[in-house]
Amino acid sequence: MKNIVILISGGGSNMAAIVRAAQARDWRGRCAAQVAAVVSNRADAGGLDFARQNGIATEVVDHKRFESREAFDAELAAVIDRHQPALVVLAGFMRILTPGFVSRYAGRLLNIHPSLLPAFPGLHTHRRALEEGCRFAGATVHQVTAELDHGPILDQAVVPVLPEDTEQTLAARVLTQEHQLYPRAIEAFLRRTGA
Ligand code: NHR
Ligand code: GAR
Repeated sequence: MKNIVILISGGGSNMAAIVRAAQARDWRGRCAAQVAAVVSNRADAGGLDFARQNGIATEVVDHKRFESREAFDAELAAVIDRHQPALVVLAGFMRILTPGFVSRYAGRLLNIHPSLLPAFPGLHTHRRALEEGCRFAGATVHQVTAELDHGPILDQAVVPVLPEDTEQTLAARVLTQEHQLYPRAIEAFLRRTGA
């Protein structure tokens, strides 16, 4: 069985969408894959409750306990590796990862970013898209490399920007699409790579 480990920092709605898709589409039977663990850098991440309620192992590695990014990433990797992942999935995970961490999981580390990359890497994507007068926004699933939000693109979803949009209404429209996009991209990646 190929284990998927999901990293979150907050609400975890993308993680929940992946867990539900794995159940509904029988990833165990059809991709020999399962969500083995959910790891958060915040103990109060709402997504941890959903994971526990669904019988998925949860772990917390609080970045504030570590003196450096390297030390945090070393502990994060040790915790992840207990679950022997074939794939590590960032889903609203908010800590930039060191080159050492990224190379450890090279080729099996994915992220969803709430913009149409290569536009708007980094934070506050929806605010920036509105400021620039974009007519379309969206989300991108990409492989994670050492350079932030620049890894190879796997799939994207597009939404219109409406005249009355605020950061919140645009974020909500994009997030709804993310919930369709991310499970689909992961399933395709599992099939394509045999990860
Ligand atoms: N790490 C690497 N090396 N490469 C990527 O492509 C990564 C990554 C870690 C996270 C997600 C990313 C996003 O989708 C991601 C991609 C956090 C920040 C950030 O600035 C930026 C981009 C992303 C995630 N984080 C601050 C930091 O100092 C903390 C911000 C906070 O805690 O709110 O790490 O957007
Ligand atoms: C999602 O929109 C995701 O793309 C974005 O945060 C939200 C997390 O929602 N990720 C980032 O901004 C990464 N820097 P969720 O916790 O409900 O999945």
